[in-house]
Amino acid sequence: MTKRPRIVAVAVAAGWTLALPAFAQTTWDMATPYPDAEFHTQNVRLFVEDVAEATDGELQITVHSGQSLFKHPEIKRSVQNQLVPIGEVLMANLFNEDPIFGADNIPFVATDYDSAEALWETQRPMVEERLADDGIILLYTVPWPGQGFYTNDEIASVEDLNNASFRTYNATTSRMAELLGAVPTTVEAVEIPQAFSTGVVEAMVTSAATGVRTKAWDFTNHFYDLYAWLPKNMVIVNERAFQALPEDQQTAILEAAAAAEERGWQMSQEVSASTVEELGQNMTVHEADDALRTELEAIGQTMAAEWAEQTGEDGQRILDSIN
Ligand code: PCA
Repeated sequence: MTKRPRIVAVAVAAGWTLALPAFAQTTWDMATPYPDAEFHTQNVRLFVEDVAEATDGELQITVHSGQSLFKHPEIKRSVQNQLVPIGEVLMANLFNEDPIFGADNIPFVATDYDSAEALWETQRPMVEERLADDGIILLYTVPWPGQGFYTNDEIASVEDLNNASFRTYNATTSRMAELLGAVPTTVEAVEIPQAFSTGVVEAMVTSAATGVRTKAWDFTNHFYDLYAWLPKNMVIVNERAFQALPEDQQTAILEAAAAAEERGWQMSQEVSASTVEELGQNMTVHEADDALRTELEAIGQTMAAEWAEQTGEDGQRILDSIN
């Protein structure tokens, strides 16, 4: 008789234990290349907050920003090999795997948000297909603001960059530097200030956003607001890791990703305007004059022709989508 209530108590406790797995928490790590101060990273943090909220905290994603988990060149492969389930990379950095990834990195092909969007619409299924071959799902993509040059001295023509040690961030930007007659050195965004302070580079290509984040006025004097191209970051997930999640969590990720893509394109445009203004308060901002622009556009045409040759019909379809 005295034992009865005890058995009931045990049964209740067992019931609780059995119910636990339904509330179990999954924690994912996420590898990103850029520091917290960049709007891309801020957008990533909003994305993971949305996922946590939509899953009632059952799926928590811990963001490791600024290459703190994996170096930028290792992030895609780490996602592919499931060393980390989710990550962010600059899409064009995968150019060496397939030049289609580099469509948004060719100078003077897509130079505003509308043409960047048109380019992306055509490029997207091609990128998704190539990532799928590697067991990766594309979640969302957000462009950087337009790319320009930072220099110490004023430049009147491409000749003024002859032999300059020029900071680039991937194969395509290095090819451009070569065509400029400069000497390319690839430096990750997190290492820019150090590369200048140690004299490794004396000029660079990047956006106004990254210029402000690195306080480019501490080590250069002139910004050429060329808006030459808008390279995109992409957030990718390992397909098996994704499929292993309960369906409602998969839906939560996809919905948060769609929201992050829309928010990110807007953030990019806002940051573009505000950072050019901030640069203007701290250094000289130039629109390239016609002579310089003509020279640079010729380099863009050379690169577009090289790229079209490498990418064949797919590449031509992307180029045609902008004109
Ligand atoms: N910032 C990143 C990529 C493009 C940009 O605007 C960088 O400079 O590395």
